[in-house]
Amino acid sequence: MDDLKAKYLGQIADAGEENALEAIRVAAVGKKGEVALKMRELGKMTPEERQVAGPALNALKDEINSALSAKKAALVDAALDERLRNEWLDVTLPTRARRQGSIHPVSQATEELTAIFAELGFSVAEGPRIETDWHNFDALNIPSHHPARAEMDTFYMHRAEGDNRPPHVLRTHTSPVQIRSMEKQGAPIRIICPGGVYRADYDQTHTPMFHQVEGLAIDKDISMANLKWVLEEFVKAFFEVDDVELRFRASHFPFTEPSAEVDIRCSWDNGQLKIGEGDDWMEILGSGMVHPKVIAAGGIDPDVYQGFAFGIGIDRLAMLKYGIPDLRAFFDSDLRWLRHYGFAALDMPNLHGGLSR
Ligand code: 2NL
Repeated sequence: MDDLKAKYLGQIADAGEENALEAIRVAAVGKKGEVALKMRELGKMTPEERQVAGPALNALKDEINSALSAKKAALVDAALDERLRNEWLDVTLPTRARRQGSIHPVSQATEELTAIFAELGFSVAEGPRIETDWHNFDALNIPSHHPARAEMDTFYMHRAEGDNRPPHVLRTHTSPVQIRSMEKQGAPIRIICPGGVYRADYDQTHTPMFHQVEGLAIDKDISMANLKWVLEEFVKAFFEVDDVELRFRASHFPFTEPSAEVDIRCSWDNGQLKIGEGDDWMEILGSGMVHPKVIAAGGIDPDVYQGFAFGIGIDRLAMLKYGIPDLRAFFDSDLRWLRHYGFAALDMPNLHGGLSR
């Protein structure tokens, strides 16, 4: 029995792979293995011999089995270590210059407008896409039963029974980022919040995820005149025209008072859009003076501070600027489309070099 033990424990220790281990198991403790054969001999023994040999054989079998499973675990660990050693990838390495990839028009437009607003003194703020309903709605003066909640086609996060965390939603606009920034930074503040937002809506002109940039400027002496100038500077720089005319139309949002929708003068001649000239008007954004309740929700004193805010759809801006006809193609990941409408990866938009070349 000592010979058997030495033989199999030695073989197990030497085994280099799982298949070899299985062969050893069959030969040693399988149904017709050596230990089983020895057990059959128990019948021929005297009761006294059997009383010694039986438990010893069982102990041998147990010992071989646990050596087998320990070795198997060690082999699995070693295999995983080997994979981890071989399958790593340095994602910080530069891409190859073969220009296989391209910058998506939404990313390009975001980079361009970020460069413009940076020049105007706005920094970029980001926040989570899964938001509390308080940051997404209540803080923006949209209480629980406000019709604007129903109109937003909100995606609600599933909550298990008994989960008493606050309800969460996929943000329907980037405004909650501005609430969080006010909470964190206080006043004065000058930020833009670009990013993806979600609404349960899908047709020719709507996708369930789209992109928005909102701007917020709060200080002690901010007026609608500042809003108008900032928006004019932005539109001129973004569409790369020397002059634009903006038209402010009275409107309503729960989070601004007064509120205005902004149109730009344009012309559509045989399907060709020209911005800054012509007899047509095109709506491009919503804006207004931040509602005092919203300033207070951000932890800022509305008796001392006031400010303006605006919201623009980035996807539509990109369609207008780059002449892309179909919104839904934005999110199809069709490589031919991406190659056609995409931008070179290393052309960083900036105002002195020209935004897009
Ligand atoms: C639209 C309307 C708008 C805002 C967004 C905002 C954010 C805060 C406070 C007040 Cl934190 N307002 N954002 C204001 C007016 C309009 O977007 O139609 N966008 C395409």
